[in-house]
Amino acid sequence: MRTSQTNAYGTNALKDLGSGYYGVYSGDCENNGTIDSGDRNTAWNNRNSTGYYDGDVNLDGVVDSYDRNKVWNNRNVAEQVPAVSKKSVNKIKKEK
Ligand SMILES: [Ca+2]
Ligand SMILES: [Ca+2]
Repeated sequence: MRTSQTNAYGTNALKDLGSGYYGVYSGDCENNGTIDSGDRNTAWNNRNSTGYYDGDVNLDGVVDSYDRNKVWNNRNVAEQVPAVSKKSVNKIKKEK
């Protein structure tokens, strides 16, 4: 997105990608709201796998060092999704 970093919900919710671009942080492999060692472990345990895996952070169909590095570089970032929206997401996931 090219709008201001402050146009997203929360504080520092977007990562400055440079050249006026902003994006959401990737790396929450476990989908628990924070990017931490557990996510890096997931990316590590899925390494060298092809297909749809939680450790495939960039969704290119391969879990490799790029995914682990992305998790590491975004470590200690917490999700900025409002609680109500997160509940809705979790409900949708349970219904699948
Ligand atoms: Ca996580
Ligand atoms: Ca990948």
